[in-house]
Amino acid sequence: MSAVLVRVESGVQRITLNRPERLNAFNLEMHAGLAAALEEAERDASIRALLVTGSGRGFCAGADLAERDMKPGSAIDLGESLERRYNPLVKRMRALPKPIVCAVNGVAAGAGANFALACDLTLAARSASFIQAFVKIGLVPDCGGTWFLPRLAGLQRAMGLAMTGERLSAEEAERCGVIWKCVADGELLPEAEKLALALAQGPTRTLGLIKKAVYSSTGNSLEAQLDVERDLQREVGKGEDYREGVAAFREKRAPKFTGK
Ligand code: LHQ
Repeated sequence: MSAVLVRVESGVQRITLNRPERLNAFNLEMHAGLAAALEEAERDASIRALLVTGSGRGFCAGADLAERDMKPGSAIDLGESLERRYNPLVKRMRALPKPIVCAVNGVAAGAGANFALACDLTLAARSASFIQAFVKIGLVPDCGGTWFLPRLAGLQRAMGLAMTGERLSAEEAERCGVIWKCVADGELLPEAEKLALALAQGPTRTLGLIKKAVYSSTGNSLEAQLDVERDLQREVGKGEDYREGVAAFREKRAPKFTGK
């Protein structure tokens, strides 16, 4: 079985992490599968939203610790692994001008937790949880964790989660703004699918620019961000979806966005 399952339906590319016996821990094959899926999403205009989830009882337990060579004297360069695989993955997800919904179906630990936070809208099942497990094996959070957590949850909570490796429940993650929504276990996939489908039928170009605007705000002053909004609004204001949106409003009907 492939480490990553990919299927496209109704404009939604569904990516399922598929190493359930290892709680979907990342290995080389999984990285290759994710890179291929993102490449397809970048290239294929018929894909207008992505949905990421995990198979089995876990979402993703981070880097595969079983496959690592820990023999004394072995030259391990974890930085290289980040440079070659994890960092490009996160950068690519953030740069993709299409929404990425994440359905966290179970435990998300280490790089698995931060991979979930690298998505644009993260939903989690009530029984799911997030663990910055790195410290327990003597590592610092990676995969964007030290950037996402302070911004989502504040410095103190980010520090506490990173330094203790304490488990954050899905309910608490929703309460403190780390994720979009916590839903009943049985509702996770239906809710995530509904959201991804609605986004896939949305004004795709605009959604891509909303993503760009919101993420660029984190490094901008209000003045600079107002300029970003002016420029992006100028661009979408010339688009077909804006015309369709206004026409649909006036005609009291649902808009039919083409994504252009
Ligand atoms: C696993 C794993 C796993 C392999 C569970 N690997 N098998 C690091 C270095 C380099 C560059 C890039 O970045 C990173 C980033 C990182 O992600 S470092 C952090 C790596 N992840 C962890 O430290 C988490 C390790 N896992 C756990 O702490 C637990 O498994 C959690 C809390 C996730 C789940 O606990 P349980 O629900 O009690 O499940 P379990 O521990 O029994 O795991 C089930 C199976 O999955 C088990 O295999 P087995 O054959 O005994 O049934 C585990 O060995 C395997 N597994 N995580 N990361």
